[in-house]
Parts: sequence; C-alpha cells; structure tokens
Amino acid sequence: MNRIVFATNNAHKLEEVRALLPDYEVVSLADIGCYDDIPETATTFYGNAALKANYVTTKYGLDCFSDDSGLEIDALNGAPGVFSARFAGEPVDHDNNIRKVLEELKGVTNRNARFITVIALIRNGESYFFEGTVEGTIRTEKSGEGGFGYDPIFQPNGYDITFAEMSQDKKSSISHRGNAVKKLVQFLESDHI
Ligand code: ITT
Repeated sequence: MNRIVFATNNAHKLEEVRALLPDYEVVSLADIGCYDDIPETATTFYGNAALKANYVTTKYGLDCFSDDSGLEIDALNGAPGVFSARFAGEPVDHDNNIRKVLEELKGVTNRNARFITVIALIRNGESYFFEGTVEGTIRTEKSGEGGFGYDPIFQPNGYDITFAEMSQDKKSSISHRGNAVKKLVQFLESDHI
C-alpha cells in the first residue's frame, strides 16, 4: 500500500482524511516521530499549508501533505479565518472559540459563513495545492456531539442539522476537507507522478 505522510497534529483531521484515502497508509506526524510545534505564521491558508508541508519535507526528507483550514464568517469580515484554532487565545479551546463566535454574532442577522481547507502536497520537490469549501450559516447555539472545532454551530446550506449532528461520512461527502481531499485523490491517481 502507498504510504503518505499527513503533516497534522489534529486527530480529528487525521481520522477524516484516513477514511477518505482507504488505498493509502496515511502516516501522522507522531508516526514519523515529529512532535514539534510547527510554526503557522503565514496570513493565508495557502501560506500556512505550505509552511507545514515544507517543514516536514525539509526536516525529514519525506514527501507529504498538510491541511490548513478554518471558518470565515461574513459578518465578522472573514474572521476567525486563519486564526480559527486560536480565536479565543491559547491554549486552543474549541468551546471558548464557539462562545466567542456566538457572543460576537449576538443580534446579527447575516450569519453566512464558510469552511475552507487548503491542502499542500509536496511530491518529488514540487508543491501542489487543492482547495475545498462549504457554505453554510452559524446557528445561535450549539447542537450535536460529533466532529470537532466549530462543527456544533455550523449548518451547511441545504441541511437543517449541524456538522456535529452528521455522521463523519456524511460530513465528509460535502465538507471543505472532503472536497479538497477528493481533488488530492484525483491528482494522486492521475499520471502526474
Ligand atoms: P494542524 O495544524 O496540526 O493540522 P490544527 O487544528 O492546528 O491542526 P489548523 O491550523 O488548520 O489546524 O486550524 C484549523 C481550525 O479551524 C481548527 O482548530 C478548528 O477550530 C477549525 N476547523 C477546521 N476544520 C474544521 C472542521 O472540519 N470542523 C470544525 N472546525 C474546523
């Protein structure tokens, strides 16, 4: 089976992506002995995805891919965006992040938002990017126990439940990450490499 390194410390992302790449042995940072706090100092999803993938390739000499993702809320001018993980400060706390979003959207009627994922793949010294998005709205309170991060307050368009109320398979069939990984798979299965 083809082995591929996924440069993430996020166990939820890893689980979602592994399920979408059944024909690959998807190896995590922990699996290659990397416990570093990889700097994410860029101001775009593309920049941070490239930083994470380049870090692994430079330090370990391995081809790999990374995922930088986040939630953009129109009424907050695109925030939390690239700061999604640490929106309510350090250490990362998803409940506090959700509380902060709900607080800032109190009384706001435009609740349009989208999740974005950018995957950076480094293969044989070349970088490739794959983007996925999903449009939706922000609920006024949490609902559901599944998923991670902002899933309990994100309702994708066309559904009356949140990502946290969907099975992982259902979420991945329409999600930002699912859409980006589909493009990655198409690329890996094509003749590019
Ligand atoms: P790695 O950098 O180690 O991959 P991370 O959690 O730090 O993991 P990001 O820097 O890409 O990942 O930050 C993504 C944040 O955006 C994440 O912590 C969540 O708050 C949010 N997020 C991303 N994808 C999400 C999803 O599918 N559902 C809910 N929230 C999500």
